[in-house]
Amino acid sequence: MSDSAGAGGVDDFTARRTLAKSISAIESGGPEALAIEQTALEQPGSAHVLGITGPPGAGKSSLISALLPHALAHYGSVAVLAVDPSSSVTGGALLGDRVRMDYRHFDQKVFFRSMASRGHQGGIAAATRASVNVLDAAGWSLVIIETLGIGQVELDVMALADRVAVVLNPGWGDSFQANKAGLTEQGDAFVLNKADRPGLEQATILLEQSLQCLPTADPPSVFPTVATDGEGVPELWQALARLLQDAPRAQRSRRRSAAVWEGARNQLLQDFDAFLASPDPPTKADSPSENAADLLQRFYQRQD
Ligand SMILES: Nc1nc2c(ncn2[C@@H]2O[C@H](COP(=O)(O)OP(=O)(O)OP(=O)(O)O)[C@@H](O)[C@H]2O)c(=O)[nH]1
Ligand SMILES: [Mg+2]
Repeated sequence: MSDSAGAGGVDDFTARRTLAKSISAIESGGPEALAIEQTALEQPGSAHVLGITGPPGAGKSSLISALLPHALAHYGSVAVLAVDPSSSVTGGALLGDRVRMDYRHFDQKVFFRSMASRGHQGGIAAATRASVNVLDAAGWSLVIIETLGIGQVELDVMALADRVAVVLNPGWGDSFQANKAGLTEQGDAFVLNKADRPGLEQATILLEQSLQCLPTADPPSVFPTVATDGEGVPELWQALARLLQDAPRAQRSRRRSAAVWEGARNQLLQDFDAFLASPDPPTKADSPSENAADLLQRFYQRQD
């Protein structure tokens, strides 16, 4: 394991504080956020990123808790980011209620952080990406992202992961609903958690049927679990560890490239805003589309 900033080094407390501050700055957005991420990108990193998604209350946090000892034994250090796009409205209050996990007994090799979007220009998905890049650079070997599987923003968050596990329950796991929420396309593994509840068999059949409709030769597997007592969790972890091991490495460079593109895009927008705010931005009154084309042409001319 790396003895650098993050996981379990001598300066662990300071490193953690720095990490927490960096992530807060990332959430707040602006040039500082980008600068932090750019610095992180200069460090080598090799973290795996696991996404855990699914409807509210499916047992995502409980499952992460149950997976942690396995993940720690395998990776040595695990960072958990609980991402809740709705918390941008509530300032994180809702998420606070939702996090029912106690990580303290796992000592210093676990880092937990809930993420809210407090003005990051690219939104919470970009803030999450930046945080993943920072955790990766700080030497955390596995980053788990928990988010609700309900909307486009959440899909964007899950697109950051190397592999995604979708958590459903007997009863909810109706294939139509899972398809509707776009969940069946996202998952590399499917978990039917709360397997102690009635309807497991029916839910497994429906889910497997709907996964067989996916345009892939090798549909993802379904794992029954009871997160609260650990049943099925070792089997799930084995499958996840294998999936992560075989994950295409392209995803990591994609996470890094996205940060570079964002930097360039922000610079371009800043320059354009400055151009628009200049004392007399040249405009043509004819038609809106000509007006826009004319503006752009003059903007690019001025940049040369
Ligand atoms: N019976 C049963 N209850 C479970 C199981 N897993 C989790 N729960 C309970 O389900 C409730 C929700 O669990 P969480 O782990 O908070 O679920 P979550 O998906 O993280 O919830 P949100 O983050 O709010 O969407 C809690 O009361 C858990 O104790 C399970 O396997 N069986
Ligand atoms: Mg949760």
